[in-house]
Amino acid sequence: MTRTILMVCAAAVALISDPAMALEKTLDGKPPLVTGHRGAPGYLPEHTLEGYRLAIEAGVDFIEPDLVITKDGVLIVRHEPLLGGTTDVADHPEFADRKVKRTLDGVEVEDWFAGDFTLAEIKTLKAKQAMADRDQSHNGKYAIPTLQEVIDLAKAESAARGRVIGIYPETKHPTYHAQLGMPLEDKLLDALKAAGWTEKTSPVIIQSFEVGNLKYLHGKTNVRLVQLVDADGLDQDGNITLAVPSAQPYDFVVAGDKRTYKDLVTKAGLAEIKTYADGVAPWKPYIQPSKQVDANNDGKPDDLNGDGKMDERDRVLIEPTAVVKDAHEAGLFVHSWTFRSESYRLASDYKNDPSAEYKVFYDLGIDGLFSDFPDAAVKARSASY
Ligand SMILES: [Ca+2]
Ligand SMILES: [Ca+2]
Ligand SMILES: [Ca+2]
Repeated sequence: MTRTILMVCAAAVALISDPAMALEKTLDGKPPLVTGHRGAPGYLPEHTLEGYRLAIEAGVDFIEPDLVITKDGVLIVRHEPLLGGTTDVADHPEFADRKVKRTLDGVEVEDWFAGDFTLAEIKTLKAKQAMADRDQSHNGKYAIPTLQEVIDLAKAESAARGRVIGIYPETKHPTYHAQLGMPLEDKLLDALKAAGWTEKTSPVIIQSFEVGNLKYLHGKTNVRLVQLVDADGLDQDGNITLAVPSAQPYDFVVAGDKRTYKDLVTKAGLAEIKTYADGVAPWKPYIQPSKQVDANNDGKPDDLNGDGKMDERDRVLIEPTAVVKDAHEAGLFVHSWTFRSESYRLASDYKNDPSAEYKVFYDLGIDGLFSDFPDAAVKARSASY
Protein backbone atom coordinates (compact mmCIF):
# COMPACT_ATOMS: atom_id res chain seq x y z
CA MET A 1 0.00 0.00 0.00
CA THR A 2 2.75 2.44 1.01
CA ARG A 3 4.59 1.64 -2.17
CA THR A 4 1.48 2.31 -4.24
CA ILE A 5 0.98 5.68 -2.54
CA LEU A 6 4.62 6.61 -3.11
CA MET A 7 4.34 5.68 -6.79
CA VAL A 8 1.17 7.74 -7.18
CA CYS A 9 2.86 10.69 -5.44
CA ALA A 10 5.90 10.37 -7.66
CA ALA A 11 3.70 10.30 -10.74
CA ALA A 12 1.78 13.36 -9.54
CA VAL A 13 5.01 15.26 -8.87
CA ALA A 14 6.26 14.33 -12.32
CA LEU A 15 3.05 15.63 -13.89
CA ILE A 16 3.16 18.88 -11.94
CA SER A 17 6.84 19.47 -12.56
CA ASP A 18 6.56 19.00 -16.30
CA PRO A 19 3.62 20.87 -17.80
CA ALA A 20 4.42 19.54 -21.26
CA MET A 21 3.90 15.97 -20.08
CA ALA A 22 0.89 14.44 -21.76
CA LEU A 23 1.32 10.78 -20.89
CA GLU A 24 -2.31 10.37 -19.90
CA LYS A 25 -3.43 11.07 -23.42
CA THR A 26 -2.29 7.90 -25.13
CA LEU A 27 -4.27 4.72 -24.66
CA ASP A 28 -1.55 2.96 -22.65
CA GLY A 29 -0.14 6.08 -21.00
CA LYS A 30 3.20 5.67 -22.77
CA PRO A 31 4.76 8.09 -25.24
CA PRO A 32 3.58 7.56 -28.81
CA LEU A 33 5.45 5.17 -31.08
CA VAL A 34 7.41 6.55 -34.00
CA THR A 35 7.62 4.36 -37.09
CA GLY A 36 10.01 5.02 -39.93
CA HIS A 37 7.50 5.04 -42.80
CA ARG A 38 9.05 2.79 -45.48
CA GLY A 39 12.36 3.50 -43.74
CA ALA A 40 13.47 7.12 -43.98
CA PRO A 41 12.39 8.10 -47.51
CA GLY A 42 12.76 11.80 -46.79
CA TYR A 43 16.48 11.09 -47.09
CA LEU A 44 17.10 7.71 -48.73
CA PRO A 45 15.18 5.55 -51.23
CA GLU A 46 12.24 3.86 -49.53
CA HIS A 47 12.21 0.24 -48.42
CA THR A 48 15.96 -0.31 -48.32
CA LEU A 49 18.04 -1.68 -45.46
CA GLU A 50 20.03 1.56 -45.61
CA GLY A 51 16.83 3.58 -45.14
CA TYR A 52 15.69 1.39 -42.25
CA ARG A 53 19.10 1.77 -40.59
CA LEU A 54 18.89 5.54 -40.88
CA ALA A 55 15.44 5.45 -39.23
CA ILE A 56 16.81 3.29 -36.43
CA GLU A 57 19.71 5.68 -35.90
CA ALA A 58 17.13 8.46 -35.64
CA GLY A 59 15.53 6.61 -32.73
CA VAL A 60 12.37 5.05 -34.18
CA ASP A 61 10.52 2.29 -32.34
CA PHE A 62 9.43 0.51 -35.50
CA ILE A 63 10.50 0.21 -39.11
CA GLU A 64 7.87 -0.42 -41.77
CA PRO A 65 8.24 -3.09 -44.45
CA ASP A 66 5.40 -3.06 -46.99
CA LEU A 67 5.04 -6.58 -48.33
CA VAL A 68 4.60 -7.99 -51.83
CA ILE A 69 5.65 -11.36 -53.22
CA THR A 70 7.96 -12.68 -55.92
CA LYS A 71 7.19 -15.26 -58.61
CA ASP A 72 9.00 -17.86 -56.51
CA GLY A 73 7.00 -17.04 -53.41
CA VAL A 74 9.36 -14.87 -51.37
CA LEU A 75 8.04 -11.88 -49.43
CA ILE A 76 9.93 -8.78 -50.44
CA VAL A 77 9.61 -5.20 -49.37
CA ARG A 78 8.01 -2.69 -51.77
CA HIS A 79 5.19 -0.22 -51.42
CA GLU A 80 3.41 -1.74 -54.39
CA PRO A 81 3.60 -4.92 -56.46
CA LEU A 82 4.67 -2.41 -59.13
CA LEU A 83 8.41 -1.97 -59.55
CA GLY A 84 8.63 0.98 -61.94
CA GLY A 85 8.37 3.83 -59.45
CA THR A 86 10.87 2.68 -56.84
CA THR A 87 13.48 0.64 -58.73
CA ASP A 88 15.70 0.93 -61.80
CA VAL A 89 13.83 -1.88 -63.59
CA ALA A 90 13.20 0.42 -66.59
CA ASP A 91 16.98 0.56 -67.12
CA HIS A 92 17.19 -3.22 -67.50
CA PRO A 93 16.60 -4.11 -71.19
CA GLU A 94 16.42 -7.80 -70.26
CA PHE A 95 13.16 -7.04 -68.41
CA ALA A 96 11.61 -4.77 -71.05
CA ASP A 97 9.09 -7.43 -72.07
CA ARG A 98 7.91 -7.88 -68.48
CA LYS A 99 6.18 -4.52 -68.56
CA VAL A 100 2.51 -5.47 -68.74
CA LYS A 101 -0.98 -4.13 -68.21
CA ARG A 102 -2.80 -5.61 -65.27
CA THR A 103 -5.77 -4.69 -63.10
CA LEU A 104 -4.86 -3.77 -59.54
CA ASP A 105 -7.83 -3.25 -57.22
CA GLY A 106 -10.07 -2.43 -60.15
CA VAL A 107 -7.67 -0.01 -61.82
CA GLU A 108 -5.68 -0.92 -64.95
CA VAL A 109 -1.99 -0.14 -64.64
CA GLU A 110 0.96 -0.74 -66.91
CA ASP A 111 4.15 -1.54 -65.05
CA TRP A 112 6.56 -4.26 -64.00
CA PHE A 113 4.95 -6.52 -61.39
CA ALA A 114 6.99 -8.11 -58.60
CA GLY A 115 5.06 -11.38 -59.02
CA ASP A 116 6.55 -11.80 -62.51
CA PHE A 117 10.12 -11.74 -61.15
CA THR A 118 12.07 -14.34 -59.19
CA LEU A 119 13.91 -13.22 -56.10
CA ALA A 120 17.21 -13.65 -57.98
CA GLU A 121 15.94 -11.27 -60.66
CA ILE A 122 14.66 -8.80 -58.05
CA LYS A 123 18.13 -8.83 -56.52
CA THR A 124 19.61 -7.49 -59.77
CA LEU A 125 17.52 -4.30 -59.36
CA LYS A 126 18.41 -1.26 -57.30
CA ALA A 127 16.13 1.09 -55.42
CA LYS A 128 15.43 4.67 -56.40
CA GLN A 129 13.82 7.64 -54.67
CA ALA A 130 10.09 7.60 -55.41
CA MET A 131 9.50 11.34 -55.07
CA ALA A 132 10.92 13.65 -57.72
CA ASP A 133 11.44 16.56 -55.30
CA ARG A 134 13.66 14.54 -52.96
CA ASP A 135 17.38 13.71 -53.05
CA GLN A 136 18.06 11.46 -56.07
CA SER A 137 21.77 11.00 -55.33
CA HIS A 138 21.30 7.58 -53.70
CA ASN A 139 19.48 6.06 -56.66
CA GLY A 140 20.94 2.85 -58.03
CA LYS A 141 22.92 1.99 -54.90
CA TYR A 142 20.74 -0.15 -52.66
CA ALA A 143 19.15 -3.58 -53.06
CA ILE A 144 15.51 -4.58 -52.63
CA PRO A 145 15.29 -6.36 -49.27
CA THR A 146 13.32 -9.46 -48.36
CA LEU A 147 11.09 -9.51 -45.28
CA GLN A 148 13.58 -11.89 -43.70
CA GLU A 149 16.39 -9.38 -44.17
CA VAL A 150 14.28 -6.73 -42.46
CA ILE A 151 13.54 -9.06 -39.53
CA ASP A 152 17.24 -9.88 -39.27
CA LEU A 153 18.11 -6.17 -39.33
CA ALA A 154 15.59 -5.34 -36.58
CA LYS A 155 16.95 -8.14 -34.40
CA ALA A 156 20.60 -7.24 -34.98
CA GLU A 157 20.02 -3.54 -34.35
CA SER A 158 17.95 -4.29 -31.23
CA ALA A 159 20.77 -6.42 -29.84
CA ALA A 160 23.46 -3.91 -30.77
CA ARG A 161 21.61 -0.90 -29.36
CA GLY A 162 20.08 -2.49 -26.28
CA ARG A 163 16.58 -1.34 -27.18
CA VAL A 164 13.76 -3.06 -28.99
CA ILE A 165 13.21 -2.09 -32.61
CA GLY A 166 10.07 -3.63 -34.00
CA ILE A 167 8.74 -4.22 -37.48
CA TYR A 168 5.38 -2.90 -38.70
CA PRO A 169 4.66 -4.94 -41.84
CA GLU A 170 1.82 -4.02 -44.17
CA THR A 171 0.11 -6.66 -46.28
CA LYS A 172 -0.21 -4.87 -49.64
CA HIS A 173 -3.27 -5.59 -51.76
CA PRO A 174 -4.21 -8.88 -50.03
CA THR A 175 -7.15 -9.59 -52.38
CA TYR A 176 -5.00 -9.01 -55.46
CA HIS A 177 -2.33 -11.39 -54.16
CA ALA A 178 -4.90 -14.01 -53.16
CA GLN A 179 -6.52 -13.80 -56.60
CA LEU A 180 -3.10 -14.38 -58.17
CA GLY A 181 -2.83 -17.53 -56.09
CA MET A 182 -0.02 -15.99 -54.04
CA PRO A 183 -1.57 -14.93 -50.72
CA LEU A 184 0.81 -13.13 -48.36
CA GLU A 185 -0.62 -13.95 -44.96
CA ASP A 186 0.60 -17.49 -44.24
CA LYS A 187 4.11 -16.67 -45.42
CA LEU A 188 4.14 -13.64 -43.13
CA LEU A 189 2.90 -15.76 -40.22
CA ASP A 190 5.59 -18.37 -40.92
CA ALA A 191 8.33 -15.74 -40.94
CA LEU A 192 7.07 -14.19 -37.70
CA LYS A 193 6.77 -17.59 -36.03
CA ALA A 194 10.33 -18.44 -37.05
CA ALA A 195 11.40 -15.14 -35.51
CA GLY A 196 9.65 -16.06 -32.28
CA TRP A 197 7.15 -13.25 -32.74
CA THR A 198 3.65 -14.57 -32.10
CA GLU A 199 2.35 -12.58 -29.12
CA LYS A 200 0.88 -9.14 -28.34
CA THR A 201 4.15 -8.30 -26.62
CA SER A 202 6.20 -9.25 -29.69
CA PRO A 203 7.85 -6.33 -31.50
CA VAL A 204 5.47 -6.64 -34.43
CA ILE A 205 2.37 -4.79 -35.58
CA ILE A 206 0.66 -5.91 -38.80
CA GLN A 207 -1.35 -3.35 -40.77
CA SER A 208 -3.67 -3.50 -43.75
CA PHE A 209 -6.06 -1.34 -45.76
CA GLU A 210 -8.24 -4.41 -46.24
CA VAL A 211 -10.35 -6.04 -43.53
CA GLY A 212 -10.67 -9.72 -44.39
CA ASN A 213 -6.98 -10.51 -44.14
CA LEU A 214 -6.78 -8.87 -40.72
CA LYS A 215 -9.70 -11.01 -39.54
CA TYR A 216 -7.88 -14.06 -40.89
CA LEU A 217 -4.66 -13.05 -39.13
CA HIS A 218 -6.62 -12.40 -35.91
CA GLY A 219 -7.52 -16.10 -35.88
CA LYS A 220 -3.93 -17.18 -36.48
CA THR A 221 -1.65 -14.98 -34.38
CA ASN A 222 -1.70 -12.88 -31.22
CA VAL A 223 0.54 -10.12 -32.60
CA ARG A 224 -1.01 -6.66 -32.72
CA LEU A 225 -3.11 -5.82 -35.77
CA VAL A 226 -4.01 -2.42 -37.17
CA GLN A 227 -6.76 -1.35 -39.54
CA LEU A 228 -5.55 1.31 -41.95
CA VAL A 229 -8.16 3.87 -43.03
CA ASP A 230 -7.68 5.56 -46.39
CA ALA A 231 -9.41 8.35 -48.30
CA ASP A 232 -9.06 10.06 -51.64
CA GLY A 233 -8.64 13.61 -50.37
CA LEU A 234 -9.95 16.49 -48.36
CA ASP A 235 -12.37 19.05 -49.81
CA GLN A 236 -12.27 22.82 -49.58
CA ASP A 237 -14.20 22.78 -46.29
CA GLY A 238 -12.15 20.01 -44.66
CA ASN A 239 -14.44 17.06 -45.38
CA ILE A 240 -12.89 13.70 -46.27
CA THR A 241 -13.57 12.75 -49.90
CA LEU A 242 -13.73 9.20 -51.22
CA ALA A 243 -13.05 7.88 -54.72
CA VAL A 244 -12.00 4.57 -56.27
CA PRO A 245 -9.64 2.95 -55.36
CA SER A 246 -9.45 4.75 -52.01
CA ALA A 247 -13.14 4.70 -51.08
CA GLN A 248 -13.46 1.23 -49.58
CA PRO A 249 -11.29 -1.68 -48.52
CA TYR A 250 -10.93 -3.65 -51.77
CA ASP A 251 -12.18 -6.85 -50.17
CA PHE A 252 -15.42 -4.93 -49.41
CA VAL A 253 -15.65 -4.00 -53.09
CA VAL A 254 -15.26 -7.64 -54.12
CA ALA A 255 -17.76 -8.82 -51.50
CA GLY A 256 -20.34 -6.17 -52.41
CA ASP A 257 -20.09 -4.66 -48.92
CA LYS A 258 -21.06 -1.00 -49.30
CA ARG A 259 -19.24 0.33 -46.24
CA THR A 260 -16.60 2.94 -46.95
CA TYR A 261 -13.46 3.95 -45.10
CA LYS A 262 -15.46 6.77 -43.49
CA ASP A 263 -17.80 4.15 -42.04
CA LEU A 264 -14.84 2.43 -40.39
CA VAL A 265 -14.16 5.41 -38.11
CA THR A 266 -17.72 5.90 -36.85
CA LYS A 267 -18.34 4.57 -33.35
CA ALA A 268 -19.98 1.48 -34.86
CA GLY A 269 -17.07 1.03 -37.27
CA LEU A 270 -14.51 1.34 -34.49
CA ALA A 271 -16.40 -1.19 -32.36
CA GLU A 272 -16.28 -3.60 -35.30
CA ILE A 273 -12.53 -3.02 -35.78
CA LYS A 274 -12.02 -3.82 -32.10
CA THR A 275 -13.35 -7.34 -32.73
CA TYR A 276 -10.32 -8.20 -34.87
CA ALA A 277 -7.65 -5.52 -34.37
CA ASP A 278 -5.81 -3.64 -31.65
CA GLY A 279 -5.50 -0.30 -33.34
CA VAL A 280 -6.76 1.91 -36.12
CA ALA A 281 -4.54 4.01 -38.36
CA PRO A 282 -6.44 6.73 -40.21
CA TRP A 283 -4.94 9.22 -42.66
CA LYS A 284 -4.06 12.43 -40.77
CA PRO A 285 -7.07 14.56 -41.86
CA TYR A 286 -9.45 12.06 -40.26
CA ILE A 287 -7.97 13.36 -36.98
CA GLN A 288 -6.96 16.95 -37.71
CA PRO A 289 -8.61 18.34 -40.84
CA SER A 290 -7.85 21.63 -42.55
CA LYS A 291 -9.82 23.85 -44.91
CA GLN A 292 -9.26 26.48 -47.55
CA VAL A 293 -10.48 30.02 -46.96
CA ASP A 294 -12.04 32.67 -49.16
CA ALA A 295 -11.49 35.82 -47.15
CA ASN A 296 -11.57 38.06 -50.22
CA ASN A 297 -14.94 36.60 -51.29
CA ASP A 298 -14.03 36.05 -54.92
CA GLY A 299 -15.54 32.57 -54.84
CA LYS A 300 -12.12 30.94 -55.07
CA PRO A 301 -9.91 29.60 -52.28
CA ASP A 302 -7.29 32.13 -51.26
CA ASP A 303 -3.62 31.64 -52.06
CA LEU A 304 -2.62 32.32 -48.48
CA ASN A 305 1.12 32.46 -49.04
CA GLY A 306 0.77 34.27 -52.36
CA ASP A 307 3.03 31.93 -54.33
CA GLY A 308 0.58 31.48 -57.19
CA LYS A 309 -0.21 27.83 -56.49
CA MET A 310 -2.46 25.98 -54.10
CA ASP A 311 -1.10 23.43 -51.62
CA GLU A 312 -1.26 22.61 -47.90
CA ARG A 313 0.21 26.00 -47.03
CA ASP A 314 -3.02 27.53 -48.28
CA ARG A 315 -5.14 25.60 -45.78
CA VAL A 316 -5.91 26.35 -42.13
CA LEU A 317 -6.58 23.85 -39.37
CA ILE A 318 -10.15 23.41 -38.21
CA GLU A 319 -11.59 21.69 -35.14
CA PRO A 320 -10.04 18.24 -34.60
CA THR A 321 -12.44 15.32 -35.00
CA ALA A 322 -13.50 12.92 -32.24
CA VAL A 323 -11.74 9.97 -33.91
CA VAL A 324 -8.93 9.68 -31.33
CA LYS A 325 -11.35 9.93 -28.41
CA ASP A 326 -13.85 7.52 -29.96
CA ALA A 327 -11.14 5.01 -30.85
CA HIS A 328 -9.67 5.16 -27.35
CA GLU A 329 -13.14 4.65 -25.89
CA ALA A 330 -13.47 1.60 -28.12
CA GLY A 331 -10.16 0.34 -26.71
CA LEU A 332 -8.19 0.91 -29.91
CA PHE A 333 -4.88 2.71 -30.15
CA VAL A 334 -4.56 5.30 -32.91
CA HIS A 335 -1.64 5.64 -35.29
CA SER A 336 -1.65 8.16 -38.13
CA TRP A 337 0.21 8.89 -41.36
CA THR A 338 2.13 10.22 -43.16
CA PHE A 339 4.20 12.95 -41.57
CA ARG A 340 6.45 14.74 -44.05
CA SER A 341 8.67 17.75 -43.49
CA GLU A 342 8.42 19.53 -46.84
CA SER A 343 6.85 22.92 -46.19
CA TYR A 344 4.36 22.61 -49.07
CA ARG A 345 2.90 19.62 -47.22
CA LEU A 346 2.27 21.61 -44.02
CA ALA A 347 -0.88 23.61 -43.27
CA SER A 348 -0.38 27.35 -42.86
CA ASP A 349 -0.80 27.09 -39.07
CA TYR A 350 2.45 25.14 -38.89
CA LYS A 351 4.41 28.02 -40.42
CA ASN A 352 6.75 25.72 -42.41
CA ASP A 353 7.79 23.99 -39.17
CA PRO A 354 7.18 20.23 -39.15
CA SER A 355 7.62 20.07 -35.38
CA ALA A 356 4.47 22.19 -35.04
CA GLU A 357 2.45 19.52 -36.84
CA TYR A 358 3.87 16.73 -34.68
CA LYS A 359 2.99 18.74 -31.57
CA VAL A 360 -0.64 19.12 -32.66
CA PHE A 361 -1.00 15.38 -33.16
CA TYR A 362 0.92 14.41 -30.03
CA ASP A 363 -1.28 16.82 -28.04
CA LEU A 364 -4.37 15.16 -29.53
CA GLY A 365 -3.28 11.92 -27.89
CA ILE A 366 -2.30 9.81 -30.87
CA ASP A 367 -0.51 6.62 -29.91
CA GLY A 368 1.87 6.53 -32.82
CA LEU A 369 2.68 7.84 -36.26
CA PHE A 370 4.47 7.06 -39.49
CA SER A 371 7.04 9.57 -40.66
CA ASP A 372 9.16 9.94 -43.80
CA PHE A 373 11.53 12.05 -41.68
CA PRO A 374 11.91 9.94 -38.53
CA ASP A 375 14.48 12.23 -36.90
CA ALA A 376 11.97 15.08 -36.91
CA ALA A 377 9.26 12.86 -35.38
CA VAL A 378 11.56 11.62 -32.61
CA LYS A 379 12.84 15.10 -31.84
CA ALA A 380 9.32 16.53 -31.66
CA ARG A 381 8.24 13.69 -29.38
CA SER A 382 10.99 14.47 -26.91
CA ALA A 383 9.63 18.02 -26.76
CA SER A 384 6.09 16.80 -26.05
CA TYR A 385 6.84 13.85 -23.76
CA1 LIG B 1 2.85 1.20 -45.79
CA1 LIG C 1 -10.64 33.87 -52.59
CA1 LIG D 1 -0.04 29.02 -52.23
